[in-house]
Amino acid sequence: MQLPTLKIEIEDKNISIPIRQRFQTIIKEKKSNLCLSADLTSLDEIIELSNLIGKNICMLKIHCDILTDFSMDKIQELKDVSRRLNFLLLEDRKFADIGNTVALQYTKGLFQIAEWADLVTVHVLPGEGIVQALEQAAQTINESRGCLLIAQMSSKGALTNNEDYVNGVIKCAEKYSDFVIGFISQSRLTTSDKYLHCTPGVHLTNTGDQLGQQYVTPRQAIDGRGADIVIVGRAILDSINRVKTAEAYQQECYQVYEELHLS
Ligand code: BMP
Repeated sequence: MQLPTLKIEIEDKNISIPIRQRFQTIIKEKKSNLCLSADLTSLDEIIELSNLIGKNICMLKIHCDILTDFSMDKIQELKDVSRRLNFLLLEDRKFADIGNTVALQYTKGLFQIAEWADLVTVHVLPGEGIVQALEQAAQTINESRGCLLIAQMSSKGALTNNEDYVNGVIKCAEKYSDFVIGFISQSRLTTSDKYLHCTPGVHLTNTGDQLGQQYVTPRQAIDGRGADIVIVGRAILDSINRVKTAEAYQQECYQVYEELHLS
């Protein structure tokens, strides 16, 4: 007699929760609105670091195209760490092409970004078709996915920082509000708390670098510029003790956030 085949479904408890809700829960549960920008060229090093700092962050941002040792096995390992230590993975791909091309860049090639990145960053420069294409492509994945629209940049002379452009970005977010969960921004763009405002260009001691990056402090980013999430890279990566520095940024960022939003 032939036995019926048993269909075993391995449930990831996170799969069914919409990404927006998951993000908000992580921030509150972990008391962290800190995103580490892990701009390192070794995925092994990122995995090692995220094992140490994962408890302090709500999100880890990477640039997969700077990695010299990328493989799907390793990125799966990073994804496992992110699930275990409860933070989101953001691929800062800054998509900026026509819909058909970005759908391929998102799902195919060496990186297969849609397979592992909870969130991606997107320029709206080519028009809203870019977001439509990514949202459609994300529907082929068995987990909740989302994106952050780049509304304003931290770098000196950024052409994104004019009112018409930003208004276009906000309109696009409203049209695709299931998939767009927030912005990369330098100011508060909407009163709706549906959108998480994520602000890079943050450093407690430096005011900029030699290549146009401009920094503000966590307090200026959150209080002055309306950030929900603070994105910090070299301030942590270049410090003598990355773990201690990440803890200090987590505390400072969440304290200011709590004063403003939760008191
Ligand atoms: P750092 O804190 O080391 O300056 O790094 C900032 C990170 O945020 C970089 O990965 C950069 O690509 C990203 N970023 C930024 O600095 N400004 C922006 O406007 C948008 C970004 O994604």
